Amino acid sequence: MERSLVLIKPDGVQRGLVGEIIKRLEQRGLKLVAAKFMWVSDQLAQTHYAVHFGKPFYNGLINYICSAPVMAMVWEGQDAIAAIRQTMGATNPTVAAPGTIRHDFAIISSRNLTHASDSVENSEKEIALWFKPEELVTWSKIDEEWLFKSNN
Ligand code: 3AN
Repeated sequence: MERSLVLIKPDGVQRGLVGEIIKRLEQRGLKLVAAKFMWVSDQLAQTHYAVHFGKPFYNGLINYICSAPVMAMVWEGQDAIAAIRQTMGATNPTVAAPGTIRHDFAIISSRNLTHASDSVENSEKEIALWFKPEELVTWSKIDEEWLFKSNN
């Protein structure tokens, strides 16, 4: 099973979309394994977005992620990284497919509501950055067999 860091960024929290975004991940069949509602420190923001350092939108991105609380979560499932990014939609909401969160609730890239890990390697780094190991909850969900069990 893969895991992904998911952030509901300040615009998602301020616009009252926490429940809607969690609902979409739950109904996709993903399992919540960690969650915390928190302010993001400047240091955490800079480490998380280090790959974007020097880009024209970098300073604005750091200010934005620190401007109000975020909902930080870890979600788990088979092919969770691809599935979650599909549910989020493309970075630019006007390119995101209809039915995705970014299409349905956003218009511009700098207010695109969510973050989701883009690879297994990055998910491991991001989860370690945002969560202590003891904050990750190991549990079984009753529908896992119906979601993921192979017929073979
Ligand atoms: P994604 O979140 O879809 O993986 P990244 O990692 O390329 O996209 O970008 C990280 C974040 O940086 C985006 N979620 C968005 O908030 C911001 N961002 C990316 N591209 C732009 C852009 N062209 N203009 C403004 N903000 C951007």
